[in-house]
Amino acid sequence: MLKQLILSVFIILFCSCGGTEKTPSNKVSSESKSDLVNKNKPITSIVVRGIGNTMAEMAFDKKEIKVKRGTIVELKLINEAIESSMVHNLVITKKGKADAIGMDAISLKDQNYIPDSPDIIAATDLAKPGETVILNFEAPAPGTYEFMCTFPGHHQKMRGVFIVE
Ligand SMILES: [Cu+2]
Repeated sequence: MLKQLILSVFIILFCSCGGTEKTPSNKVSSESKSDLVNKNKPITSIVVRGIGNTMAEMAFDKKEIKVKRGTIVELKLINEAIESSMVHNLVITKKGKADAIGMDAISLKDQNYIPDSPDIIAATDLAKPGETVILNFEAPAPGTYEFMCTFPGHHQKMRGVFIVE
């Protein structure tokens, strides 16, 4: 009985030590990222900037994004605009679906302009001017996809090709 008690205390102490070592204080990852990283997949880091301050100038600084199959994509969207109307996101869709998703999105302010659609692979939050948003997701099957901003009026100008190789 006493031995069991001592053993229990030992196990509790041992476990709490181990737990402390596994969570260093400098860890800044979000919980969802940790979950993905725990799958031990390599990470593809992508940075895309939203540039321009008018409907005529606005653009993504990339027309093409390439990622490796079987990786976790860490997508960082940096909105470099200063004009308040320049709110952006980055939505990845199946090939040929960007126009339809972009049109559906226009009226969906309550959903941050993200339609409920199986044709959407991944979507960031909205980034206001000066903001950066980060999204982690598993690379979909190898192939060609599209990406765009679904903020109303932006999808035809702010778009490109997302390729999984
Ligand atoms: Cu936009």
